[in-house]
Amino acid sequence: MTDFGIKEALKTLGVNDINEGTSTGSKWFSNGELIESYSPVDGKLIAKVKASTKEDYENVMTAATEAFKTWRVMPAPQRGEIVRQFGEKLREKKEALGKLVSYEMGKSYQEGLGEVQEMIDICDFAVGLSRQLHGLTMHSERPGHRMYEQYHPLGVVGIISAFNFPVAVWSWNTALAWICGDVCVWKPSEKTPLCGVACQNIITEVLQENNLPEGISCLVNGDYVVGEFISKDTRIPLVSATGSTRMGKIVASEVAGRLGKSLLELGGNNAIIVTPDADIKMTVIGAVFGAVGTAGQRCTSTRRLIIHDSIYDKVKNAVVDAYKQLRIGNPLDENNHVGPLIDKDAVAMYNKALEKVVAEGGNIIVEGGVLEGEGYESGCYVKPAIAEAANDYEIVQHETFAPVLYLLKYSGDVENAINLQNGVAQGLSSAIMTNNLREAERFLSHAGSDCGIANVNIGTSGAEIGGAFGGEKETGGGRESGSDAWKIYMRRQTNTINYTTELPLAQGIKFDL
Ligand code: UN1
Repeated sequence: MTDFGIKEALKTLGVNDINEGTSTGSKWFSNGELIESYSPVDGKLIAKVKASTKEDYENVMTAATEAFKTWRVMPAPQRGEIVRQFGEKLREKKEALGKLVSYEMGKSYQEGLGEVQEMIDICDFAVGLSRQLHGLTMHSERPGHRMYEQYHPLGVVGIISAFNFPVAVWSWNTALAWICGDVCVWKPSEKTPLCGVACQNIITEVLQENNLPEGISCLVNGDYVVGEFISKDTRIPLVSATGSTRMGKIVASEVAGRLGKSLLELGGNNAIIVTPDADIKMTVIGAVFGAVGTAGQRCTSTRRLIIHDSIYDKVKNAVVDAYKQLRIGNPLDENNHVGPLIDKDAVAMYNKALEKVVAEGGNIIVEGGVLEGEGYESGCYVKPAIAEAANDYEIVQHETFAPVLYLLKYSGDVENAINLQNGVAQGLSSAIMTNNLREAERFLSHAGSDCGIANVNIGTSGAEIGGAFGGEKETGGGRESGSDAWKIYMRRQTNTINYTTELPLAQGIKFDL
């Protein structure tokens, strides 16, 4: 049986049977327990990674803090040049890294490549940005005074990322943080530690080739205990965390408790509104990719379809028909659309969601189930399912990280659909399918979607890096990637300069000595 070039990819990426999981740039060392990384694709052990102990973490922090002193004074465009070189290396290793992402995480190879493409894109974006870290100039109210603002590097940025985008989310943070003059300490998900090792190998090559200090990019590995080292560390002014709302609440309160900044990218419960003026063909592609892409494990995955009653049956039948075409299997085989879930715990949650929706009165119209037999030995392959449900079901209110799509019906005005769409605790991504300008604009208006992302005639997933990425409410409020998301990685300083021989006070206050 072909291994789809996995062995070769691991070699290219410098991933061994047993890897150190702690690194300060060029130096690898770890003294913790072994984390075993099993592939959800075939259930096989890929390799082991040593976790980081508290002592390892302290060594990392020493290296990071030291590296920051050099990095922060390097001109931003020169830091951009380093990120440019990193982007070049990613281009060279795109296939290998895309394969590892697919094999360790389970998303399709195409999506693995797409993820690496997001890394390349954010590098390009960051390179341009490295000459555009602009502040404003203000007119002083005092004569002979000048006032302006500068953005300075923050320091060590902690990054805690999730299994579902095991490489891209790191790069959204690091590419920006690096050009901003920060150094990074990354804890990847313990479910995808090899992706972390591979990325760290790539950036280490760049740092070494440029004689740059260790510690600009650091890696630590482990579970929530290592995450806590980061969130509780007063030497880390910003913690960027991606994952569940439950995890985000813990990180947020730990970081807030020491008045640090956090950038949170948490759960979504994303809906597509389908109005009577929707293009049905586009709706089906957007909805099906949104619901089953990455096996429903994107935070932007489509969880709810809110369909107008006048076209409900038509849309339902078209989506159900499309589900019949789906091929589930090894994600490295490009004939398949849907790969496995990350692990058996995820399968259990998927099963529970299907049980729950039935118990709450839902009607399953595309049966789910766990696949068995040849090719499905890992036990992580499930059938994408669809249930007719109501928005107020507890399970519909909840983000299940699996390919379960809920169909909801609305009648009358688009406002009713918007109310349903907004009627959940999360606020990440949303979409409307319509050719009606009035409906589209109402959806985008102040009284429209309450999400961080609102799309017209595009599904909920697959955001480009150029826009700010993130969401409101329980999604956590953070923004990563494009637009002016870079500002969170810097500290703003307001400077007022007096070039006279007088010292007038602001607000006209008199203070004569
Ligand atoms: C995530 O699921 O954590 O919009 C990020 C998308 C991707 C990013 C998703 N560009 O689907």
